[in-house]
Amino acid sequence: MDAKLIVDEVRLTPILISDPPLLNVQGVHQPYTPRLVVEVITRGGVSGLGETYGDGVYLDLARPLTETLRGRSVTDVNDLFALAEATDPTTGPTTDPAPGPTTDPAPGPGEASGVDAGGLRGVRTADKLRLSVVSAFETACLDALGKTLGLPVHALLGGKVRDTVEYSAYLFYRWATHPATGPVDDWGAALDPAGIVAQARRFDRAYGFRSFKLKGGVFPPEQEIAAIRALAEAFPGRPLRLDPNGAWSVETSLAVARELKDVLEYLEDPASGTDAMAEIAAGTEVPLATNMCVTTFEEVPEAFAKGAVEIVLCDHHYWGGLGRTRELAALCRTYGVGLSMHSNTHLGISLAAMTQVAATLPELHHACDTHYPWQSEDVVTTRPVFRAGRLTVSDAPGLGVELDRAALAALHRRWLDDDGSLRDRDDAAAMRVADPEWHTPKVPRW
Ligand code: GKR
Ligand code: MG
Repeated sequence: MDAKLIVDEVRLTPILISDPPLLNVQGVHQPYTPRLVVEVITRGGVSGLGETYGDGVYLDLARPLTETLRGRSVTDVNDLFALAEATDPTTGPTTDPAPGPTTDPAPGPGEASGVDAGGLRGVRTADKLRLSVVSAFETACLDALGKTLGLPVHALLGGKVRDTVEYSAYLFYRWATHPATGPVDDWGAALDPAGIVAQARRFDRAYGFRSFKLKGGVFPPEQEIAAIRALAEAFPGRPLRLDPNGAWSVETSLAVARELKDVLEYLEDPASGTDAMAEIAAGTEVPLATNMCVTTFEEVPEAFAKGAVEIVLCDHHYWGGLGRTRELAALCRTYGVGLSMHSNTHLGISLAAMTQVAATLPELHHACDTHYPWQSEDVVTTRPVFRAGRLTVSDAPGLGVELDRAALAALHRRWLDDDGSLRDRDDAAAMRVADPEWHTPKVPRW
């Protein structure tokens, strides 16, 4: 093995990034969201970058994995899964490598139901947490490998099939300011159809996005139907999506689908659970998409057999990296299920990884989600620029981004200075700052 490719050092930097008061079914985004930056430094002196969720549960898994990576090659990304399992302090080494359901770790803050509090990605399991950590290590290894070989990450994944990747505008109901910390941006409030249309117009002007996704599950469905109708009127013929994160019953979902069938590109996770989704799918022509009922390979057979979803939103963080995202795409292709891409709060390292893998997926026929325009801070030296709603796929070595060390240090300082209350994302707790009576609503809420 080429000595230049051997991992010499792995650095983990937890950070807190500024986030606007975006509303969802759980509550509201905290003023700061935790992320983790992973740097893999090779003996050749090359540094590879990865980014993932930064809550304590992820850090607890990342730290022991860091130790085992030293001395291995950045080419050995397939090994990361077994290494992560063997070093997982919540499950420990296992003698049975067969895939299967794993025990949930103890619920974190705001997770009485066992549902992921910050991710809104179905039930939280030890496997999902581990894969989200592996994804950042895999990306960092591929970035280091690409930089060493002078090749973009997409070349390491088999090559790009497009030169630009399309993204959609991610519309949120939101307040103008966080109740405790004040304004973070000049977007103002959006709490009704007019506010949502104004937000969409700004996304259209500033970034040229063609598709619009509205995060729903915040207001009663009639109000969210009105917002989608207002968008359809303001932007005739443009792809529109609505995602209440599983907040509705089957009946409500079918009623919403009936109301909006002429304007929706897809309805995302209208209800919670594969059976509910299958029942809705059987009763509507509107395609159903998900990043909640199909989030692991184990969930695929049942959901596909029941026809519960027409489109799966891939996310390299969930699925264990860029290679596994391509495996998911192959499965979707095999079963005639469409592919889109999910996003949560993220920075430029994740955006670069999303763009590199999206460039290699021929069957990606929907614009990808991204939270990125909501992020005013970053740890990369150059912010990517959306033109006509698209990002150009970088052909520079690796992911094509460089770390801004001063920015990283400042955001890490914020994490160090935090009293611990914001280090685990908890949208319900953030909501209680404004409404002390708030509890994550039981679903179906409507
Ligand atoms: O950030 O509020 C949010 C989103 O609701 C996010 O948590 C979800 O994971 O965007 C996501 C989704 O599509 O469900
Ligand atoms: Mg979703």
